[in-house]
Amino acid sequence: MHAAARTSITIIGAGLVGSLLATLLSQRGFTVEVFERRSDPRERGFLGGRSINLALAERGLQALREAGLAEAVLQQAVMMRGRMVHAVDGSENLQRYGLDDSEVIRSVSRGGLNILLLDAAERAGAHLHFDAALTHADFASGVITLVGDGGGSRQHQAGLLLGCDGAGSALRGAMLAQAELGERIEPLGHGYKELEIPALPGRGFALEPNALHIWPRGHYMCIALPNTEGTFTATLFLPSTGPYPSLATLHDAATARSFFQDQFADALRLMPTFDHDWDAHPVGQLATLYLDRWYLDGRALLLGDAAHAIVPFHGQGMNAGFEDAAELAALMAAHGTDPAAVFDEFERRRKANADAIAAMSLANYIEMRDGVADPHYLLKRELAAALTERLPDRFMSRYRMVSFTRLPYAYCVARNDEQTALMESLLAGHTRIEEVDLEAACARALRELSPLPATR
Ligand code: FAD
Ligand code: 8RB
Repeated sequence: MHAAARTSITIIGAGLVGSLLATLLSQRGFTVEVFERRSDPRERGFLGGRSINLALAERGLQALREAGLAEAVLQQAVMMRGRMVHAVDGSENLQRYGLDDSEVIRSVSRGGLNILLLDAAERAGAHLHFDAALTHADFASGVITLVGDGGGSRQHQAGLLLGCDGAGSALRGAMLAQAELGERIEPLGHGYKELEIPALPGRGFALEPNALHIWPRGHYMCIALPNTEGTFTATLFLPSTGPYPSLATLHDAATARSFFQDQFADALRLMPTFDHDWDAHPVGQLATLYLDRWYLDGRALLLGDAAHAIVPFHGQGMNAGFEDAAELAALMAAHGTDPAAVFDEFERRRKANADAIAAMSLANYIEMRDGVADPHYLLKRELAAALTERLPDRFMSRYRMVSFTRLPYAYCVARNDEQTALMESLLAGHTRIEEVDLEAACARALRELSPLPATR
């Protein structure tokens, strides 16, 4: 019999990864049940609520293409060509992410995307159950316990358990009670606060719409991503504790306002509900989650944030989770009769890549918030641009590899290290790009760097 027909799958969590995975597996013929702690967002409606957006890049987009959903998602997205850097004096400067408009990231609404994915999962035949929080899993019998909003609990005979229940995963908790997974959580020591930039009456977007805005300030920063309705969702990232300024020292809206007046005056002018937002929105904490193992023999597997939650600074959490979902669906379609082998292969393929994007995400915080653009960094950027233009098959920035290709994240790290080492060697003793012999630099790059794999 066909693997899909007799394998029944139980997904925990109908967030971004769970709902996409439910779609992909249902489309491949598997019987899929999904249990989600929250109520159905399509009933209460996300509209009117707070808009929170995310950056979608090539990896996430490719997974959506595989589900036949890319076009529908792109219709709800705002393209972001680059980073708009806002200096303390109020001046702005756009740094493009890619070579042209084929290399852009997109801002999408989390609520809108989740609703689109839930609809797609149901269309594909998945059975969705809301108000059903996993609280217990008996891996020997396969019976799971789910608790509803009102506190009532029920049991369900689960199939293969796939944990897509996010960074605080309850399935991971149940698995940890059974097996050593090597869990390690590393707090960043920085938190965040979300703030709103509304549309200007009659004029729409208050800032350039097609950019990801950054106010870099050294040890902290603000960012803003556009929403289709003309608003921006802004986020302040700041140390959690420590001397002024930290989230601990900005203990009320008035203190926070005077800090913004000092550091982000131009942004503050665009935030008429600043005091309300500051008081109403909780502080979020940031951490990286590492596990040595993601599965329990052939019974349960973790993916997405449940397996590898990362800090947000490369905008890749969802993208990595979508890549997980596409990879797992492909493995299940090919070898679904042997789940233990599928889970093992999934972990083998994804683990080093999860570690790599975790590391690159931490590194990109430093890069984003470092406003006092260091002259050596700028010089390296200039050389990188010159080499990219002359040798596009030898030189690609880390940002472009991560955001605009599907080269494995671990490859992006290794390749970036090689390119950086070469550039450092070429720049040794120089302070201006004119001093570098580009002809000789290209000759060395051709000799020392292998051709990049084809990416389109
Ligand atoms: P989630 O989306 O968190 O979904 C988990 C689901 O499981 C939820 O629906 C939850 O209700 C449910 N659940 C939890 N516990 C249980 C339980 N016990 N039983 C049943 N269900 C349960 N990533 C990007 O790629 N680009 C970005 O720009 C970006 N921006 C972000 C902005 C913010 C403010 C945040 C917080 C994250 C951002 N991320 C971004 C990261 C991204 O949101 C996550 O990586 C992604 O949502 C992970 O998907 P997931 O399905 O694994 O987890
Ligand atoms: N989680 C992003 C980038 C890289 C931008 C660049 C960075 C907000 C929480 Cl901080 C951040 C990026 O290098 O120029 N691309 O996409 C998304 C980011 O933050 C998201 C919106 C975010 N994630 C908790 C808040």
